[in-house]
Amino acid sequence: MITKQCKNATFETHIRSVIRVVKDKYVKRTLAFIILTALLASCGPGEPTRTGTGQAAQVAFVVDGDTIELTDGRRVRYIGVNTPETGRPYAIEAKAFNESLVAGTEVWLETDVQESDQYGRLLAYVWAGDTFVNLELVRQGYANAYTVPPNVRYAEAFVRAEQAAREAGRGMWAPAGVPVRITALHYDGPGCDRIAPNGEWVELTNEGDAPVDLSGYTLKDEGLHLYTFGAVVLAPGATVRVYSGRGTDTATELHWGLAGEEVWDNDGDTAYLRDPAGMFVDCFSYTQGS
Ligand SMILES: [Ca+2]
Ligand SMILES: [Ca+2]
Ligand SMILES: [Ca+2]
Repeated sequence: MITKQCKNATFETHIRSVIRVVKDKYVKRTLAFIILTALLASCGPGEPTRTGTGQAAQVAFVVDGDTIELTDGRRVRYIGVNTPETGRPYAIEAKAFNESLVAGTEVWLETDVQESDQYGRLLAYVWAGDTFVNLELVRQGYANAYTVPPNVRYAEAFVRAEQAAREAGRGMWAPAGVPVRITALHYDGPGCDRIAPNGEWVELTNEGDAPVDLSGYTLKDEGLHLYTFGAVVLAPGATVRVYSGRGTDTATELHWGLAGEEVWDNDGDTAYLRDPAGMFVDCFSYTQGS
């Protein structure tokens, strides 16, 4: 009897433990699901999805990588991204890629805080079917993320996509393999940077063991500021600074030549260095306070 009781007790205990294991598995699975959901939410918004708030429009033609014209005559500038300007390396590729996504199609336009820019262009997130065109341009390396507050709804997604494209060397991020690096950037000089732009500078260093001729190399910000290097040869280990304002160039100090304007936004920006063929050499990103 004792044995039986014990057996029964053991059996009951066994059943209880089985139930507990099943419960635990269920609890664990439920917990895992909750944790995963929480983690996904804490990583910021997931991939953007097309919303019902917007308007359908017919594309008449593609102007460039980030601008289209609609059949009703309105021009649309894509929000949050910037493709190379006409005449610059990768401008033609960016336009062709944009055409492959939207030319002659009906698109879905979603606006953010500001509906139009200073040129009267409609500012929009553009969807071609389920493809988020703005994001796809960045993903494939035809555009860089270009955050202009207050229109920042998908800014994080654009920044992440640019980083991934850069790491994969896609499109305009195909590496040039030049050992010149952006080693420092001083984005906030004394006083107002627009009045005294020479308080801002960016420093390049030749980290290789052969001289690099920088003629035709370009430095660019996230926006439209572009500087093209003249005849400057950077010796191995040497550095050169490019100041935003005007001044006399020397072997170690060059000048962008701006007046009444700054290059490096104090609340965050990125410097891009490219070779004369537009191949990516290096970039330097910062955020406010970094
Ligand atoms: Ca600045
Ligand atoms: Ca300042
Ligand atoms: Ca800037």
